[in-house]
Amino acid sequence: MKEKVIAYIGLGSNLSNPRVQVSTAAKEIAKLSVSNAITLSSLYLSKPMGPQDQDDYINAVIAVETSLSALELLDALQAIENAAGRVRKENRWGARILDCDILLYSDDTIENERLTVPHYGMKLREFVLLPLAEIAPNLHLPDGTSINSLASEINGNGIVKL
Ligand code: A4P
Ligand code: MG
Repeated sequence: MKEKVIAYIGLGSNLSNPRVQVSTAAKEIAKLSVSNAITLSSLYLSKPMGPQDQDDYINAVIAVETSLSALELLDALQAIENAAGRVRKENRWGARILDCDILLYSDDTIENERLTVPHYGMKLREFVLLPLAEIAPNLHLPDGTSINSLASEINGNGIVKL
């Protein structure tokens, strides 16, 4: 039997009906779960981080219990992004149909060519911390930092819980 772990995944979209993109991705991610179930946060409407000449984002966070390795999970998430029609462009932080980032994978710290976990930006992003604290208020990062305290201290930057 493979080990089961809990992974937290951040979803973001600001193109091609973002709410539908995020909901569809959630259904696909449930298929990666050992129980076919996920915990999905509320959807959040957030101001774009990065270039401002793009639409607001819909963001959410999902918890999934999976027996995939972290790299297998990344492959599966990239397949879901590609199936949604994601086109990878050069412009950093530009508009996208669907972004699925692995925020946390069990209590692991991972640093390799393809994967940095915890996600490098998560401590600074209200659109990650607020939905994550909603579904996992008692969670801590591998370095011991409390998600709840990060979420309560971050500038909300106009984010709206839908
Ligand atoms: N990669 C490394 N670590 C990870 C990880 N933990 N999870 C690698 C997922 N992927 C990881 O990703 C590029 C490469 O990162 C992957 O091939 C993988 O091997 P990508 O999805 O192709 O590129 P990206 O997402 O455009 O890059 P980046 O810099 O990660 O984008 P960000 O930082 O995710 O920012 N504003 C709002 N309000 N809400 C948003 O969701 N998102 C972005 C994207 C910009 N502004 C936003 C939002
Ligand atoms: Mg990404």
